[in-house]
Amino acid sequence: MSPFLLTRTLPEDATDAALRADVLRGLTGTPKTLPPKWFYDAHGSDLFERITELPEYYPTRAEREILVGRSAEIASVTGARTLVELGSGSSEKTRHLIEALTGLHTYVPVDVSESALTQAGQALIAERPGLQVHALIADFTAALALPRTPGPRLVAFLGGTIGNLPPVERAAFLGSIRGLLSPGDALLLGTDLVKDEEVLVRAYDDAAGVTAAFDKNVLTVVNRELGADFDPDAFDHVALWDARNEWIEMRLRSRADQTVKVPALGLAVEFAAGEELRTEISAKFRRDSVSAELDAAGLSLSHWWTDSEGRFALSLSTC
Ligand code: AVJ
Repeated sequence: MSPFLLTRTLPEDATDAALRADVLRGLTGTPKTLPPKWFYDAHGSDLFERITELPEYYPTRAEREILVGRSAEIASVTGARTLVELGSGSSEKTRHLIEALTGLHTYVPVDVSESALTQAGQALIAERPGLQVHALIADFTAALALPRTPGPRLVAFLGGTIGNLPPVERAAFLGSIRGLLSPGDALLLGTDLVKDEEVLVRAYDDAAGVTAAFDKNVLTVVNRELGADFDPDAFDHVALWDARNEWIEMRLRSRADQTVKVPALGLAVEFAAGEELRTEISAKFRRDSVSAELDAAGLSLSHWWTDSEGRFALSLSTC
């Protein structure tokens, strides 16, 4: 068998249909919203890579520190022979884990970006002769059919991306991950932690303006894909801490009264001056909230690791 297999579980036109449905719902609702998954076209993915290198954006470095320090322990506790990574992107941080998992038979990266999957997959099989890579082009929030591979299986969902899902969707998502696991399998989950408000807000509103550009990129995506006429300069980037929900919100605030046309949807969308369009929530967690949410999904927390400054956590849970 070829060491690199690529399976598309997402029809070629599914992305377009999903974008239309999300934009229609989000721009006709009150308040207006757009889901964060549409940030990540090629330019948005580049901007996100730059965000991960910003002095203010600590989560990526904190999570890498944990992976560097704990991968050997994760490997010995799980004994994983199959590693499934949801939202794998460039698989950069996962390399530490893959290197430590000496008994690994198959790596299953799951992502919507075919180019990221192919690049990362090819690089890995070159580095690790004998490793099977079976990449899945899929939206990880949808039902996943995993290839038949040897257990134990470790499902990793890193980066704190689970925080982009609102609580009800998060519960459903954890339930679907639970459904992928058999006895002896485990979930490795990355969660950003509640901390000082100023630190959190600065991580989402950096001095160089990279996050502002990332936020506005969603407008460019809607312009290109649906023929809309958003002027990104007619909006200001806003990051705020919602203390009740314990999440960061990113918004785009209209600088003036304006009408935006979205021809592909036959829409004319009115924005009042000061009106805000919500583009992302990024929930922050505590050990107790992670443990309770895992429990509710039929999972049980077995290990909890944080970086040296207690900013970010990796947890391991089993069913
Ligand atoms: C990739 C979803 C984890 O929520 O921190 C970074 C995305 N948004 N800066 C996050 C993001 C603004 C990031 N995740």
